[in-house]
Amino acid sequence: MFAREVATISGRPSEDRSSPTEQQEAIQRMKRLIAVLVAVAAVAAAIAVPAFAATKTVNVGPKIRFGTSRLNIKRGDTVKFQWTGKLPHNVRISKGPQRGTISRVKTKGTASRRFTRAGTYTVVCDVHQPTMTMTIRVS
Ligand SMILES: [Cu+2]
Repeated sequence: MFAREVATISGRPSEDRSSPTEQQEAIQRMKRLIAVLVAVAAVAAAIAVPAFAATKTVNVGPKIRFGTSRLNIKRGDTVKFQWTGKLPHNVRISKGPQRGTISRVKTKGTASRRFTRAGTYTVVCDVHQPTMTMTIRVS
């Protein structure tokens, strides 16, 4: 008798009384929820790059070279150029996705540039080219 009751209950599995319209509305709600979650994830990913971004310091000088000839960084990282010694130098990106002057000619201080685009950059000091160049790889 007990077994027959179980069979009767289990023989009518989770009868869904919702109408096809209600089911479509539920699917629409689920789709909207997924769209919101995807949007939230995209915003979080965009914010994550600067959150983990680093700053790397490169010496400018003290003689007619940069402190390193090669530097590998991640997209969103900042390179801080630090003048050392007493010679005048400028810093300019001559090749790469973001070109232009990072600093005019000066003898002391710092100049920073954030690299937001991946690629290979050639950085030069125009005063001491072609000796004073370096390569920055942004991944
Ligand atoms: Cu120089």
